[in-house]
Amino acid sequence: MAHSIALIPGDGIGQEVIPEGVRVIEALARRFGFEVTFTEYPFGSDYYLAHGVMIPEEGFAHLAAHDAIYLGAVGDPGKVPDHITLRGLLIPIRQRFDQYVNLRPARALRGLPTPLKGDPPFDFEVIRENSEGEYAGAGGRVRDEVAVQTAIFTRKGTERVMRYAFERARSRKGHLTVATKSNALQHALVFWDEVAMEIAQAFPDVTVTRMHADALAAAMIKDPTGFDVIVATNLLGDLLTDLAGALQGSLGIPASANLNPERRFPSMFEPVHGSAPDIAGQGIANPLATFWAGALMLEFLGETEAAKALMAAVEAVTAEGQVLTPDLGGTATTREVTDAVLAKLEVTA
Ligand code: GGG
Repeated sequence: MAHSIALIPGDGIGQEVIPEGVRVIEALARRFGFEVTFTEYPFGSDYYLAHGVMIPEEGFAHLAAHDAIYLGAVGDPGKVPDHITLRGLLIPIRQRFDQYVNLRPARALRGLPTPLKGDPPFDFEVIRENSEGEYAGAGGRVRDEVAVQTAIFTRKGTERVMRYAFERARSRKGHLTVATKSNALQHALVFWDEVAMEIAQAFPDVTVTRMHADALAAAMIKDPTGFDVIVATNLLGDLLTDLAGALQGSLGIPASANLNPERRFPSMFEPVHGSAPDIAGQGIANPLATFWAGALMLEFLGETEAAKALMAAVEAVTAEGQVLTPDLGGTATTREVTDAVLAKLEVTA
């Protein structure tokens, strides 16, 4: 198979981790016998400063011609306010390409200490609604004194993400936790809960628990092994997955797949972390989240064996604990971690 990948390294450490992801995927292509081509796009904060937009209108047509998008990070608050970068690039790509599922795995990788007593071996996934909810963009400012931001929940948008989450739970351990806050948000999240229970009728083999997101966050810290699949609204899912990332030992670990399950548009794969301006340019960013995102991309593109090999190599490196970046307590550089992963893949790049 031949795969055409659009690269958007973006800002800050995105510029450092995406080239390492490319090295690893090119090595996997050689080993597993598939073809891959990469086309890099300059969209990000510097592009905004030069052109006044994060991505030009024709940029979407360019991206649409690829099989997938591999994105690093967006945000350079010293140059451009964060709401312009996120609203100008990441969210429009998710919405225009109908990437309504944001799949974020949370798993304790072998050898990595977690902040939790006994380092429990958790393994769950968060399915975050990725196209509407609190990120819908509805609202406005009236003079300087009133600001309104309205969350939008449509039946179509809620049903389809619930269905995906139930199917995902069915393919795993068969348990779905519906993150909610319907005690306080009596319109939108009561609707969210109702749709969840309607869709549940079609999945009698999946057990369902509804949990308010505050209690869910506490439960995730007390015993994350109790979760299988969690489905959450756009904003709640973003918050819960940063928490899950911290439980994994560092935000340098978790990855994120923005999926258009029907494959009418390219899906986008990215590390959960942002641009980390505090360490950008030092060559010490953790590339493991980008590799994990690469594994999710390869799996989505049908390169299942390559995806498995990549995650096995990542875990072989974390299990040894010798070559880790400073966020995980090590002294290795980004490039040294890549070299260690490539060595585990027994390939040279
Ligand atoms: N890796 C992409 C990135 O820069 N994410 C930063 C961020 O703020 N993400 C918010 C979101 O995923 O909604």
